[in-house]
Amino acid sequence: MKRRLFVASSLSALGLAGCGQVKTSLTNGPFRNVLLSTEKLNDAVIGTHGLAREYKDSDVDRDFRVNGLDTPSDATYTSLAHGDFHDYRLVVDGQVDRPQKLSLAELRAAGDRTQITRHDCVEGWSAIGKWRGVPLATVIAMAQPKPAARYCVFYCFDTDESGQNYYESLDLHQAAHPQTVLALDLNDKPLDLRHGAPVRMKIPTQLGYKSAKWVRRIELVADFKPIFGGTGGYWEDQGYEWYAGI
Ligand SMILES: Nc1nc2c(c(=O)[nH]1)N[C@H]1C(S)=C(S)[C@@H](COP(=O)(O)O)O[C@H]1N2
Ligand SMILES: [Mo]
Repeated sequence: MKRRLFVASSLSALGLAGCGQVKTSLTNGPFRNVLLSTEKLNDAVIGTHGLAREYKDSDVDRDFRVNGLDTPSDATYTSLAHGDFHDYRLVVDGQVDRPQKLSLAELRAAGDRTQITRHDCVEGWSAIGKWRGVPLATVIAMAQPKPAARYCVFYCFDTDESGQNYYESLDLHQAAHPQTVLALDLNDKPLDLRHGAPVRMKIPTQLGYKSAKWVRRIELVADFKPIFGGTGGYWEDQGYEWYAGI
């Protein structure tokens, strides 16, 4: 947590928000160098292949903070939410042999992993939640990636004030980590709207911004450079590290 607090205090010292709505670009200036160097150090010390710690039921924070962009307001999302996401389909496509369109029932039937893990936001707060869902590896395997596939990109329903969609990505090695899940439940209840209903990523080995909420599509790609700002994620396009290991 020392690093988290340090990052948070550098953010506030420079008058920058963390990962709420931000108007200042992080692409230039001393802040970016501080952030990049601390993340590199962390990588080297902790490594990338371990399991994130799992906690007990009694450790769960019943009030899990909400953070980031607002709950999606676009027409498609709103009408899906009104129908209790009965018509929601998770699209898995791109460099795959068998593109998928999975209902929530199909996702629930595909796999079942529960993990009580800590979410660490770059702003310096953490919360422990009980997440239940499907390992991402299971869903990717259903789509049968072609040899060219190297990354999966998560496209979300929400947009910022300029209309840019939130998105994120992982390489297929990170995607295969047993704790990388498509979460459907938080603390024994279906995800509520603000925490990313009906499906979000939960990646406890990396910082909170990697765990994309409101996922509508997963695309397998050879390279993410052609997508949006080209750095693999909404916050990455504003200067954050693509690999955000804890
Ligand atoms: N689609 C989407 N996913 C997102 C965000 C967002 O703004 N939009 N914010 C990220 C950040 S910075 C954090 S800390 C977590 C917050 O998750 P929570 O609201 O469930 O606490 O979601 C992450 N995933
Ligand atoms: Mo965050």
